[in-house]
Amino acid sequence: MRLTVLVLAALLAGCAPDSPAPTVSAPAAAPPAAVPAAGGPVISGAWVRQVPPAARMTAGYLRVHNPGPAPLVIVGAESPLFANIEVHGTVMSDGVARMRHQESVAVAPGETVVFEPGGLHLMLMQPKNGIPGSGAIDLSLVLEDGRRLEFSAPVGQPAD
Ligand SMILES: [Cu+2]
Repeated sequence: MRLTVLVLAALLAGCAPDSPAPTVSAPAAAPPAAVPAAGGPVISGAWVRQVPPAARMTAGYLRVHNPGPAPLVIVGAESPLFANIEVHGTVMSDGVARMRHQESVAVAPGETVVFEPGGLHLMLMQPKNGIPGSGAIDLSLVLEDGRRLEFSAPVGQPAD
């Protein structure tokens, strides 16, 4: 029994992840199997505008960077807290800024698209249980290829 325990301990020690691998006799490294795609989309600077408790909707802002070789096409957004979210653009019409639903927003390779006050934004509508006045809201962008980019957007006011 004692011998078995000792052998087992030796085997386990040999399997320690930090044990140095022999460099001379090691087989050639196999191609990495499931490495996440390098250069995936990067979301930064996300936030959701703080609104009074009675408000029925608010807006979300963020930057989306596409370091990949193919265009990134955003076709919508989702949140567990809102029944309906649309991508809106802002257009000037007769001197008045009006929001317009955007079917899609493309981020070209190497480009960054900015959702910001006075421009593109996520229109967060039909809150299921009111709009949080603080904390953060879980959101995801829905891409044309069916992928979802999840992110969390703190509730607050513009920095400036
Ligand atoms: Cu809007």
